[in-house]
Amino acid sequence: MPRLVRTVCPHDCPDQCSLLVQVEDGRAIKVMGDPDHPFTHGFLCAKVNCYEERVHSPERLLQPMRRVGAKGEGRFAPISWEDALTEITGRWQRITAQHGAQAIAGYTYSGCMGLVSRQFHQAFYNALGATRVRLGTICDSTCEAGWEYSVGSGAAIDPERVVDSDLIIAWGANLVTTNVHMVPFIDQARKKGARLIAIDPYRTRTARRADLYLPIRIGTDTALALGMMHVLHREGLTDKAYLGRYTLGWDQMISEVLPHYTPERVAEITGLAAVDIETLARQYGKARAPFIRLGMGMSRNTGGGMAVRTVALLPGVVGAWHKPGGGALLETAGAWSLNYDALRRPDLAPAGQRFIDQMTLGRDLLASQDPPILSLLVQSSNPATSSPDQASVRAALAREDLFLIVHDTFLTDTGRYADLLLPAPTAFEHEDIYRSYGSLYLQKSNQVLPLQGECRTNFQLLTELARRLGLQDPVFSKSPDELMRETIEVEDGPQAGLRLADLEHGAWKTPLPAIGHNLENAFGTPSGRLEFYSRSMLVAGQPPLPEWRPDAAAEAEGSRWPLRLLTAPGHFQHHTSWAGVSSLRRKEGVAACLLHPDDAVARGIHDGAPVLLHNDRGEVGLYAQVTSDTQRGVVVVVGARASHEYLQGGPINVLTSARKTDFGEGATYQSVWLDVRPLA
Ligand SMILES: Nc1nc2c(c(=O)[nH]1)N[C@H]1C(S)=C(S)[C@@H](COP(=O)(O)OP(=O)(O)OC[C@H]3O[C@@H](n4cnc5c(=O)[nH]c(N)nc54)[C@H](O)[C@@H]3O)O[C@H]1N2
Ligand SMILES: Nc1nc2c(c(=O)[nH]1)N[C@H]1C(S)=C(S)[C@@H](COP(=O)(O)OP(=O)(O)OC[C@H]3O[C@@H](n4cnc5c(=O)[nH]c(N)nc54)[C@H](O)[C@@H]3O)O[C@H]1N2
Ligand SMILES: [Mo]
Repeated sequence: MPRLVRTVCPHDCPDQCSLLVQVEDGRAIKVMGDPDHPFTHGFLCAKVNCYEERVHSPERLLQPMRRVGAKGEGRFAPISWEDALTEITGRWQRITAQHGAQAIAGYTYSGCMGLVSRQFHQAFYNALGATRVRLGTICDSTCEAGWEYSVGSGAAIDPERVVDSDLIIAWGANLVTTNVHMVPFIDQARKKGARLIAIDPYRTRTARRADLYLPIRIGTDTALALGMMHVLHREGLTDKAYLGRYTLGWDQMISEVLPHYTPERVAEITGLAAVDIETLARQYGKARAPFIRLGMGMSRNTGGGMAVRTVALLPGVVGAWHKPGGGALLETAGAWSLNYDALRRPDLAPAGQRFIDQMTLGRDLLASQDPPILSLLVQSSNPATSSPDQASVRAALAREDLFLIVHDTFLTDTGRYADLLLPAPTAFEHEDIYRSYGSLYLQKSNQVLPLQGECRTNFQLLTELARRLGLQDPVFSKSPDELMRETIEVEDGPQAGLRLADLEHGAWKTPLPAIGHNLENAFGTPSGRLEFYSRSMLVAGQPPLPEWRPDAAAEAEGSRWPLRLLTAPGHFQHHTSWAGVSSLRRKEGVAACLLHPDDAVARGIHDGAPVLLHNDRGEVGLYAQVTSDTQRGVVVVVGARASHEYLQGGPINVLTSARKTDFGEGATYQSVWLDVRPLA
C-alpha cells in the first residue's frame, strides 16, 4: 500500500505549493497538489507534478567526487565524505593561517527555499569571518528597491483577494509560467466579468489568455505608467480624496511631471498606439477595483527600479488600494516578521566583513585583493549559468589557485569547475520551514524519503565543517527543529503566538494588516503615505519624482547593434534546477530564440534554422523560431539551460553584461543588444 506524505515545493517561486506524495517501496511514485491548501488548490505546475523524476533521476549526484580532469572539463572520481571534509578543513585552515578567513568565500542561494537550508549559511560564514556574497542582485533587489521607495517595506496584500477585482493587469508578469496558482483566482474574477490585460514585450502564455495584450518596448514601463496618469488626470478619473489623504506629492506630479507624458509622446517611447494607452488608462480609471500583479520582468533593465516604483504608484491615483480586490502586488515577503536572525546570526559577523556580489561574481573573484579569494563554496546555485558576464565568471572559476567546492543535487555548469563536488538532497529528503513570498502561507515540510545515496543537507555540511573548524557558538550544536522554532515562534507582529506544532497539520495563513485601507500611516514609507515624491530618492541621489529617461550607456550599445535580447524563465524548467530531468528537457525543447519574421527575412534566416547570437561579449548558437510572438528588434530566449544544450557557446549569459540597474544594484539582462546570423 502506498503511503501519502504531505510536504512542500522548495522552489524559488511565489506559489510555494503544498504537495502530497505517494511513496511505495522507498520511492516517491506520484506527486500531487494538495487540495486542502487554498493557494495550491489541488494542482501543480508543469514541472513539480513530476518531482518524483527529479528525486529519482539517474543523473543525480549521490557521492562526493574529486576533480581528475581540467577545470570545466567535468571529469571526477569518487572519494569518501571523510576525505572530502578532511581536505576542505585542511585547505581552509592553511588559507586562514596565511591570508585570514576573508580569503574564503561562501555562496548559498535559493535552490531550496527552506529557511534553514537557505539562511543558515549566514551564521556559518559570519562566525568563520569569511567573505560573503551579496544575494538577490541577479533576481529581486531592484524590484524590491523600487517598491520600497513608493509603497514601503512591510506592505503586502492577499493575492486571493483578486477574485473581487474587475480589471487585472499582469504587468511584466508571465503568471501562467511563473505564478500559475494565481490563475484560478483570476479566472474566478473573470467569470464574474473581470478583464485581464497583459503588458509584456513578447506574447507569453499569459498574454495569449488575456483580453488585451500590449506589446510594450522593453524598459519603457515608467513612461507607460506616467502616460496613464496623464490621461487619468486629464479626464478627471483620479480619486482626489484618496490622493489627498494617503499620498504625497501628487500636486507636483500634476505640475512638473504629467505634462511631459502625453499619449502621443508615450506612444513614441513605448511603441504602443496612443489610442491603446488612452483606452488602458480609461479602463483602469473606470474599474471598480483594478488589480496590478507586477512581475520582476520589468525591473531587469537599466531603468528597472524606476519602472517598478512608478507602476506601484498607479493604484494610489485611483484609490484602488482601499477597494476590495484592488491594489497591486509585487511580493508578500513584507507580511512576515519572523526571527530570521536566529538563522543568520548577524551578531557573529566580524567588523568590516567583506562582501562580493552575485551580479559581478566573476570580476569580484578575479579582482579580490588583500586577501585574494582562494576558496569558494557554492550551494543551491549555479552561477556558471545564471550570473551575467559569463566570460569573467568562467575565467574566475577556472583559476587554478581557487579551491572550489560545489554542493548540489546534480552536476551543474558550476560543478564542472569544482575541485570537490558534494552531493545535496532534494527537498523530499529533509524537513524545513517555508515562508511564501507570493501568498500568505507558512508551512513545515515533512521528510518523504531518507537521504538518497550519500547526500548531506546544507545544514549538515555546514555544522560538520563548523565542528571540524572549531567554531564554538552554541548555534552550531542546535538541531534544525530548534532553529525552526526560534525562527517562527516570535512574540511580536502578525505571527505572534505561532508555535511550530501549529504547522504539523498543514499550512498556516498569516493575518495581514490592510494597507491603504482607511488607515493613517498605512504605507511603510517614511511619510506613512504612498510617495509620488520621495525624499529618500533625493537623498540617494535619484530624482525624487518619477520620470522616464533613456539610458546613455545603453543607447550607445543599442546604436551599434540592431537587436535587443530578452531572456525569461522557461515553462518546463526552473532556472537550471530541472536540467537533470530528461522528460522536462524534452518538453522545453531544443535551445531556441524567438525572432520576428521581418528580422529573420532581412538575415536570410528561416524557421528552425541554426543561428548564432553574437555581440561584443560573445557568441551563442541555437535554433531560430520565426514568429510574430516577439516584436521587431527583440530576440527572446526562454529558459536557462546548461552550456552543453546550446549548439555552440553558451550559456545565454555569455551575452549579458554586469551593468547594474538605476537603483537596487540589480541585473540588466534586458539591456543587452546583439545581432543574429545563420550558423554554418
Ligand atoms: N516555470 C518557472 N517558474 C519560475 C521560474 C522559472 O525559472 N521557471 N523562476 C522563478 C524565479 S526565481 C523568479 S524571480 C520568478 C520570476 O517571475 P516574474 O516575476 O514573472 O519575472 P520574469 O518571468 O523574469 O519576467 C516576467 C515577464 O516580464 C517580461 N518583461 C521583460 N522585460 C520587460 C519590460 O521591460 N517591461 C515589461 N512590461 N515586461 C518585461 C518578460 O518577457 C516576462 O514575460 O519566477 C519564478 N518562477
Ligand atoms: N539572462 C538571465 N539570467 C538570469 C535570469 C534571467 O531572467 N535572465 N533570472 C535570474 C533569476 S530570477 C534567478 S533567481 C537566478 C537563479 O539562478 P540560480 O541560483 O543559479 O538557480 P538554479 O539554476 O535553479 O540553481 C539552483 C541549484 O541549486 C541546487 N539545489 C537545489 N536544492 C538544493 C539543496 O537543498 N542544497 C544544495 N546544495 N543545492 C540545491 C539545484 O540542483 C540547482 O543546481 O538566475 C538569474 N539569471
Ligand atoms: Mo529569481
